[in-house]
Amino acid sequence: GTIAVIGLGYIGLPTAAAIAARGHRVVGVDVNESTVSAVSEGRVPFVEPDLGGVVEKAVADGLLTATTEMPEADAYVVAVPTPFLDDKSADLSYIKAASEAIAPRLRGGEIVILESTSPPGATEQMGEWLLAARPDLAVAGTGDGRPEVFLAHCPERVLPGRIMVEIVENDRVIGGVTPACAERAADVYRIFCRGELLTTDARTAELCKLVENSFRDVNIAFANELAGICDELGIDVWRLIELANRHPRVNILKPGPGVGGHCIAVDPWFIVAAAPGRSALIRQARETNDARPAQVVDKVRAALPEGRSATVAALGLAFKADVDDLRESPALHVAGEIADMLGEEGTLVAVEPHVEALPRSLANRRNVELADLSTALERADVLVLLVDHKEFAGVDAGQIGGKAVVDTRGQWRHVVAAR
Ligand code: SAJ
Repeated sequence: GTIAVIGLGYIGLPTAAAIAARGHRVVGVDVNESTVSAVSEGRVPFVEPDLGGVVEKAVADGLLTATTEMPEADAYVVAVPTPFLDDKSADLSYIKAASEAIAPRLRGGEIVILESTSPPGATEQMGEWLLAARPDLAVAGTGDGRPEVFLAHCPERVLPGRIMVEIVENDRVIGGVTPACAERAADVYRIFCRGELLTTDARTAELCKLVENSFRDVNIAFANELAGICDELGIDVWRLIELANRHPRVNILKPGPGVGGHCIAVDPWFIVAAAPGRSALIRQARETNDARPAQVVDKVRAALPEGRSATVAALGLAFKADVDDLRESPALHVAGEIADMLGEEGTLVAVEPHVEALPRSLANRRNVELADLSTALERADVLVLLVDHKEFAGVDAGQIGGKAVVDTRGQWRHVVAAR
């Protein structure tokens, strides 16, 4: 039968493409008309390795179509954003809107799967929204004779940059609102997943996803704390971590200018909101990581030449290496703060090989320019390495010369030490 994927972003589109690649008919649904027209033409509106070819072929084969109208389908996969509100609780309004669009299309027997990262209870809430609009239906397994819908949560776990590999290879946690729901959802993932399909209840699956990202956040916070300690003690944190990681049970992550993206910097807050009295460590890790950009700005301030206006190069604006995604990017935040600090006389030259124009938060400032790497290296007094894009790896001691360097990723540590 037909599978509808709602939300054609970083998760929905790869999922739609992966299912269509296995010969199933998929209708992609998005409220954004330009996304729908791009996908309809077989184009991908963002950068993700190997996705383009799969989408192009699926569209050419007539297996993947895109529309703004909710179709009738046998399975609905909801992959819409769940941002956080000012109080750091989850904004479920996109899930509500999707539920209300799906409800009139249901005939009974369909599975509705929530893939969006969600706080505990969101899948049950989605069921309430669906059934409020369709009181003639019941949740499968509740056995009161009405036509049934199946409801499950199956959080995505793919790493941007490796999505097309991980979407197939990763194990999946599938939480059913009832056990029958989990089984029906597993049938959908069996189409394209080679990883194991692990069934549980919806709330456990919801918390599981949040816990995975919090685990990473807490571990990055540990690395970031070490970076601060090493700054104070005059010790090279990269060498320290390299050595500590030679212990068979130690595996410290990398410090950086903060944690970005729309997942790791967001999801831990959903746990804190759900159990505020029991989540001190998770909250502290968030705060530790959120404090990093300001610490980088302080380092840049200390490195500025005295008594004259300065040119600073910000190398990388994306939230991590080798992606074009600038959302929730600490690098972008740091760049903006440096521009403020430099004022009218100074200049910030930003280098981001993955974008053609400055993002809006920088474009409206008169002292910021987008430049290529060699121009930036030539012009700047201070080099701030914010993202370890592979384009920056080949820079040599000659290009860096005697300039002040703030290397937040450790990518140039050998070059800087050798000059
Ligand atoms: N970062 C560091 N140091 C590190 C690792 C990462 O500072 O050692 C920073 C990155 O630069 C970036 C941020 O953390 O700013 C997050 O990057 P990431 O590569 O750790 O993760 P994401 O956000 O791209 O993807 C994560 C993944 N979750 C886990 O690895 C537990 C992915 O599997 C999830 O599917 C994704 O979140 C998601 O969508 O939830």
